[in-house]
Amino acid sequence: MITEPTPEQKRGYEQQGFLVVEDFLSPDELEQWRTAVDHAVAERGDQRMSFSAEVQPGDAPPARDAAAEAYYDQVFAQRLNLWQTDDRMRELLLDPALSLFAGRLSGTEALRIWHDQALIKPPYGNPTAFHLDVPYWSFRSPDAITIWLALDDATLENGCLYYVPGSHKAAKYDNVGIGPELGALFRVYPEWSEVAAVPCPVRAGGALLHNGLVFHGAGANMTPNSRRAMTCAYMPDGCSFNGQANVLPPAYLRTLRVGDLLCNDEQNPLVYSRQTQAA
Ligand SMILES: O=C(O)CCC(=O)C(=O)O
Ligand SMILES: [Fe+2]
Repeated sequence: MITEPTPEQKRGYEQQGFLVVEDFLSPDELEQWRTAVDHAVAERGDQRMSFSAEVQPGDAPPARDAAAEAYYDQVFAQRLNLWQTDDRMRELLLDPALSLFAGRLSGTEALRIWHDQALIKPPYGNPTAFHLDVPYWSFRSPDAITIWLALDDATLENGCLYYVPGSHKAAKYDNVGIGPELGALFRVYPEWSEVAAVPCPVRAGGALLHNGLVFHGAGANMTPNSRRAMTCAYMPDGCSFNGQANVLPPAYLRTLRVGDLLCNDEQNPLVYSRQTQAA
């Protein structure tokens, strides 16, 4: 595993908001990640979150839009926080070596896991509409960072990611959902609609790193095979709750008030600290 970004990679990430790192994992590590992710995803079945929905007496039934859900299911099979439900995934995600590269690249003091997710674009799957990540989450920060590990070669044909370079510096935390309109985000940010997104194919075992505010999307999968990826999104330590539930389980959510620090080590383990990082 690569743990140390070069000065040039740091400069590129700061300016563009994303970075491609080929051969981030060794061939052995790639095999371990593939096995662990396949196993954890199979165990999870149809459940996206790490907890099953908990309905309180008097709660309104959740609003459902069956057509939108059917479309989204064909963007990717999304299984969140596998580290919370699978021992091997827990070992892989909590390994301090994994977060060293992201911590050093982001320049933050310390990082907590916000959530991991397997993102498996199915054969002939829909494209991933352009979006930002942080507006979905329960905190605001300009320094959140995600590592996206390619478990299969991600190519122009099967739905590799595209990033709009520099857009992380312009983001206003407004967002649109990941729906069928690929470019809906550019109605919110019309001044960015003529900046070409950069396609980022990467071989299996490679990694993409991106700032949580950079505009990004992915192409359709035009092949008969799945495009598997495993990602981990990191929240800088010291962020506070903004009122959005996102992936927080109901029991924890009920204890939170807007403005509270998100520092629960059970939910958001501290995995990187500039002070104590391993050599
Ligand atoms: O894998 C994809 O298609 C989208 C990935 C993404 O949006 C993310 O990792 O934040
Ligand atoms: Fe994203």
